[in-house]
Amino acid sequence: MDGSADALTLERITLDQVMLPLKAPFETSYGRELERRFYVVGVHADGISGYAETVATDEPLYSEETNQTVHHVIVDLLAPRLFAGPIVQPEDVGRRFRPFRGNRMAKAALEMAVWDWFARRAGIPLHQLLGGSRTDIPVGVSIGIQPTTADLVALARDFWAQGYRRLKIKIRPGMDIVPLAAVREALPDTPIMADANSAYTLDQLPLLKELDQLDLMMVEQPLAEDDIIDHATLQRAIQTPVCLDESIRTREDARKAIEIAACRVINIKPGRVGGFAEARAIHDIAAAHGIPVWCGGMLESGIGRAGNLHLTTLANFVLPGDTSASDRYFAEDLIDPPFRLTDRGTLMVPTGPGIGVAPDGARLQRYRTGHEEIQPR
Ligand code: OSB
Ligand code: MG
Repeated sequence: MDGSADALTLERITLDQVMLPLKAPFETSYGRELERRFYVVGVHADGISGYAETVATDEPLYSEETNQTVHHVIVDLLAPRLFAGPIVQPEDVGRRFRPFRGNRMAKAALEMAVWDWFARRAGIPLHQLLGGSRTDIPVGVSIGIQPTTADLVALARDFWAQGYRRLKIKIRPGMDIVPLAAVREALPDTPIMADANSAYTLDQLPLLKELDQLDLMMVEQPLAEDDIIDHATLQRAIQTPVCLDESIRTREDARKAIEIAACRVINIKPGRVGGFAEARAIHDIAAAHGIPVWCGGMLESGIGRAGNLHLTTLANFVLPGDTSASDRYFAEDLIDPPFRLTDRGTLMVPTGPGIGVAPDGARLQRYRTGHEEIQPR
């Protein structure tokens, strides 16, 4: 089939810089976030606009990327490549960006906006283009490090009462076994897991072995963000399944981690891995090896949340992820209506064309801190 007549010949890219205040500070082992700063990326052609959002932060604490590097890479390097010729299918975007190393968050935002454009142009929900079929996604919630164990237990009880299907608790050295044990005691039958964001080393193996007493679903990214070897050593030494987040940046990372048994679960974030095509490839490799996956998050607004939900419709997303409702982080989302938790502890996958949501004009105005248009040169 010659798809060139149906190809996307990009006319314009927009970058809306946004600052959304968080309802409460979100603390991880690497820092504390009070607000979310990101770009809403729009790709425009033939009267159709596709949208996605960036997931970098101002400082390179989760990965090397920052809002400034993402801006530079999109404007100076990736946009010219996208304008360079017609895009026949969304998978072309990753191939076109491949000569550039890393910078996956920058690549992902453009790639995901292109997927949205193609699905909207076809008049079908994005998940159909991705090949997923679920419509109702069971979700969990990620709980940041709290000032006291009592605060954590109160919050955990509250989220569990709201109907979330599993609780993820952020840990760091000194705030690990005791708070986790308190939540386990308060909620004996609740699926609980921990996320360390690379805060430990194998020197702390005795402590990490204590996690096995807490009946956790898994421990996420306990060791270095660029490691799989030590994670394999750790997985051999503990019963609790190890889940990798930061360490899995590509399908090749996933293949190697699975090959050496560095993890038994993978957290997939499209923003971390360069977009939906790579996320789907990681999903497929994990599925082929019997490794369950779930969809993580980066405190996204409704734009990113919608994309994550569409991705989660793929069959091997068998564990509840971090795509909580809009009101978990924001008093007001960029989309209207926001995502709400159903009484089944799920979020509904939007049914409209593309990601099925778009930035609300008035809300974008309210939270916008900058606007840029990029045109072909
Ligand atoms: O490690 O999964 C993580 C948030 C920001 C950066 C990294 C992580 C997280 C979360 C929350 O755990 C995910 C979410 O609710 O969007
Ligand atoms: Mg994580």
